[in-house]
Parts: sequence; C-alpha cells; structure tokens
Amino acid sequence: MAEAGINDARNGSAQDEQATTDGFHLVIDALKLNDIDTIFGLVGIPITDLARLAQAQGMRFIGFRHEQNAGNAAAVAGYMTKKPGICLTVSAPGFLNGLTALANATTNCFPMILISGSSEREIVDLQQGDYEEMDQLNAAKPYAKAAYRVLHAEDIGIGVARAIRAALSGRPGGVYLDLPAKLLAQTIDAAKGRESLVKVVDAAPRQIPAPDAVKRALDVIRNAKRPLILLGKGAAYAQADAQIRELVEKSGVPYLPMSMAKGLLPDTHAQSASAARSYVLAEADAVVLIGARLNWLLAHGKGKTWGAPVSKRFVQIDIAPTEIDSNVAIEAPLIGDIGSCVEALVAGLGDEFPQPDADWLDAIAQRKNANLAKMAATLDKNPSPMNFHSALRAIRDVLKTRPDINVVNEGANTLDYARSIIDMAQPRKRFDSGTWGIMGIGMGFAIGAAVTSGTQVVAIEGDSAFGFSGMELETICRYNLPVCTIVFNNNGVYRGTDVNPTGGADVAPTVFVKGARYDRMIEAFGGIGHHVTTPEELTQALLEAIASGQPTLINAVIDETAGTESGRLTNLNPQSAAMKK
Ligand code: ADP
Ligand code: TZD
Repeated sequence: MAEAGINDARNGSAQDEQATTDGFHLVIDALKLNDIDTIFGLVGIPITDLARLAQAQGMRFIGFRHEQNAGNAAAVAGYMTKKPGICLTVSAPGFLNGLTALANATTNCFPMILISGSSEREIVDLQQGDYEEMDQLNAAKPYAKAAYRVLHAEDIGIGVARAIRAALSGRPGGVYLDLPAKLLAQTIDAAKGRESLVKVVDAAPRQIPAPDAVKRALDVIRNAKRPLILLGKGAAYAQADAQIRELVEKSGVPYLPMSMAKGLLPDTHAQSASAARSYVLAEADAVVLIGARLNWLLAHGKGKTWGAPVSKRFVQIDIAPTEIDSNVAIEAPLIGDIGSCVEALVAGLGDEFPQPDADWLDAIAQRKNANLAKMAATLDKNPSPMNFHSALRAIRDVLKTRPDINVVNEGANTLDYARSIIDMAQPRKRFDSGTWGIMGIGMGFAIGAAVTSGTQVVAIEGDSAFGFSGMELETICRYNLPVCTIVFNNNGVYRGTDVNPTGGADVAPTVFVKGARYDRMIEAFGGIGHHVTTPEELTQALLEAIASGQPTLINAVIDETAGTESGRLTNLNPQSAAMKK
C-alpha cells in the first residue's frame, strides 16, 4: 500500500521533474513551506516512508523509543518557538501513546500537531478488522484543541494549514491530523499538488484589547494599595519579555512567577516576591494575572491562600475569553495577546505610574529576607546521606554560572524543592510537570529542548519520574545530545522507606529496588554515568557533564527517608493522610 511512497522517497530529489506527486511528498512539502524543519516521531506502517522522505528532503527526524516522549518533545518545541512542534506516529497504539502528550500539550496551552497514519476509513467505519484499526479522529477530539482528517491528496495543503492555524491562534493547543495510509500513496498531478499547498499567513494574529477594557484594568491598578502581578507560562510563551519587564519595573509592583514563568525576569530581581509567596497571595488587594489560570496551582483564586474572607480585585490578561470568571469573579478582564495588553497598560499608565504603598513593599521585603535567611541555613547544612536540599544547593551553584542552560524538572519532592531552590535568569528555560502535575515529561522535554535550542539541558528527576521515559537515554545518546540527567535516587516514589504492613514478600507500593544504579543505564548506550553520594561529587560530575556536552546521567543518592508523600500536595491526598492516623 505504501509502495508508491517508497519509490518516490528513494527518488526524492527527482520528484520535481516527474509529472505526478503523492501524499507523502505533499505532507513534507506542506510542512516545509510553513518553515517546519523537525519531526519527532516513531516509525512503522504506514508512516516509515514519510519519515524517510522528511529526512531525504532535509528535515530533521528525531526517532524515539515511545511516542509519548516524541509528543512531549514536540510540545516543548512548540512552547519554545511559537511554531507547532510535530509528532509523527503509526496507527492505533502508536497514536494512543502520542495522544497522552497531545492532551498534555492542550492542557498546558502548548502548540503541537500530532500526525498519525491510520487505517482505511471504509474498514474502520464498518469495523471489519483492519491492521491497527481504530477510529482515531474521534478518539482524539476530546483531548485536542482541534482534530482533522484528510482524505484527498489535493487537500493535504489545506489540512496542514488548518492544523497549524488551530495550534497557534488564540489559546495555543494540541491538534490532531489524521492521515489514512491510502492518502499517503495517492498520486496527483505535480503542478496541481504544488498549487494546493498553503503558506499560513499570520497564524497567531495580534489581538488588541478593547480600550474600555484597558481603562477598567487601569482603574483597578491605580486604586490598588497592595498590588501584585502574577506571571504564568502564557506570559513566557507570548515572548513579550520587554513589555512585561517595562510594566513590572515602571510600576514597582511586586510579582510572582509561576514555575515555568521563572526567568521571564531573573529570579534574583528585587521585585520578585517568590520568597514571600504565601504572604503576598493572602495580603494583596489587587492582582494582575498575566497568562496564568486560577486553577489548582493557584488554589482556584479563593480560600485561605487568597486571604478569605477578604476578596481580591482581579485584572486578568488572557487570550481566551472563556478563561475569565472560571473560578472567581474577575473585575477587569483584558482579552488579547499578552504583548498587546501589557503594552496598552504601560501606555495607559503613561508618566504617572502609581507606586505601591511603601508599607506593602516593606512588609514583603521583611518576609522575603527572613524566608531567604531560613532557606540559606537549611541549604548550608551538610547531612549525610545527602538530602534534597544539599543536592539542590550543589546544582544551584553550578547552574548560577550558566543561565543559558535549559532545566527540565519532574518528581514530587524533587519538583517542589527544585522549583524554589533553582533560580532561573532567562525566559523559557524551565520545563516541568506543568498544569497536570504529570510524571513522564522528563526525557521528552529534555530532548525537545536540546534539539530546539542546540544548547545544554539539565534534567532534575525524581527516580520514579525518570522511570516513565528512561528508555529515551538511548535516543539522547544516539543523537549525542547535550543532556545531563540527574536522578534523585531515594529508592522509591516520594521516598524509599515504606513497609508492607502484612510483612509479606512484596515491597510497599511506593518502594523500588534499593541502591539502583541508573548511571549504568546510560553506559549501555555509550553515554557517561556518574554515581555520587555527596554534594561535592555531584558538583564535580555536573561540571564535567556541562563542560563535555556529552550525554550524561548522574545517579545522585538521596536520603531515602527525606521525602514527604506527594511532595507539597499532601492536601490532595486525603485517604493517605487518613491511613496514617
Ligand atoms: P501557569 O500554569 O504558569 O499558571 P497557565 O497554563 O495556567 O499558566 O495559563 C496560561 C494562560 O495563558 C492560558 O489561560 C492561555 O490562554 C494564556 N495564553 C497563552 N498564550 C497567550 C498569549 N499569547 N496571549 C494571552 N494569553 C495567552
Ligand atoms: N503517573 C503520572 C503520569 N503522573 C503522576 N503525577 C503520577 C503517576 C503520580 N505521581 C506523582 O504525582 S509524583 C510521582 C508519582 C508517581 C513520583 C514521585 O516520586 P519521585 O520524586 O521519585 O519521582 P520524589 O522527589 O522522590 O518525591
């Protein structure tokens, strides 16, 4: 069925002189026309030749060991570049593996396109039992921002264009594009094929906020005594770094970055209120949300965290109008792209930027200094065995000297501690478990970030979190990517000390093999492994990894008693708390 594709793929460059083209070529031509140069994927029927042809035509094809990781790499590429990352998979099971990443991308507002080969419509619809038969289009719909299928070769150009625009415009998200095997092999007249291609113009148009909405927002800001700006990963994605800095610095308003907005302004910035987070959330009288949703990560904008029963005045900048009033009443919604909205606020405030009350700034500074001193004392301790804090101090000190390094981070304790201990100094350099708090993004994000940026990645991983995507170490070695993975090895999920209360032979549900040597996994593929038990050894290994740029895994042995259940999410774990009583 894919034979036309095989022949054409092998004759790739001669194609232009032929009178006909086919689905394989049209897909690649359509992507290239839209400046897409990389595909993350995993081959098999019916898309192997599509991958071959992509490579033959000068695109980069990065092959993975599992589609979920390819999809995560595509999603992070989309987040970093504002171009949709492309993930290519086979039918049914390959598609489903990729679908998790597509759903995660949609949830996090990352633009990506999952392109899957599929079996034939007429067989699928009559449920006659095709190879890897599945109604993929309908399976994708609930988890994607949009889902399209192309049935005719002459529609490939428009199908790819629709997918790109859907992924990028408005709130970005994951788009599914279904390509049945027969479509890829379809031939059409080459000239007709060329004419059918579409170059997307202005895929994410600026959306200028309405003047009355700007005025409403300015009124809230001008009348605030204890204002706070909250930056989310939408603000980082928007690449409106200069405008955001201008608003923050001219207004003198303290700000809090959500985890992936860290580095939009350097975490060491005098106005960062991160070290006084609970205080500012509870005490602010007006909050300007910039590309951050009031979801669980922000306690839904209400309750004790937010200083209830006193309510806040909210300004919310977002491109998605339906996000407004999702959890609490928003007094001043500002709908538009973040660059345009922030620009409008800065212009509206003109030369009369109101400055926050000095008392407010003093109170924040006091809390911040006290908390930073407390944290410094904790970080300075040198317990044996090494714990999360002393290991992260070592990593922090190395990363401080290299603000250009991309940081990937997942786990429970590993995520919570690293988020607050590792400062970021540049935007869009931190990639983590995100809106779902999902494990398994590690190696996919690391590969996506390394391929997209061409620069060093350090992935700080809980040992459980790492396991979800660990086989991609081979991918990292195969492409010789500058990725250093640090596994915080505490022998289990959260920690390694739980026991089976029955005394039976099975270990407790959270426990792994003790003393596992993750460093030896990367050695199997020719990478460099380190086994470290002290902060000094960790520093040394990390410095070497960064200096060499070689694929490296550092197995960092952490005190197995150090972690808390679910990290800082113990409140979401009521049954577990009850069991321990
Ligand atoms: P965080 O998890 O960091 O708090 P969220 O993912 O919850 O951030 O929120 C990101 C928000 O940013 C989403 O509501 C999304 O609609 C919005 N957004 C994304 N890109 C833009 C943009 N260019 N302009 C305006 N809003 C955007
Ligand atoms: N599966 C998926 C896909 N996402 C999840 N979040 C979980 C399971 C549940 N889970 C967490 O929320 S954190 C975590 C799991 C399994 C791992 C924590 O252990 P770790 O990190 O070793 O990665 P720490 O630092 O030891 O806590």
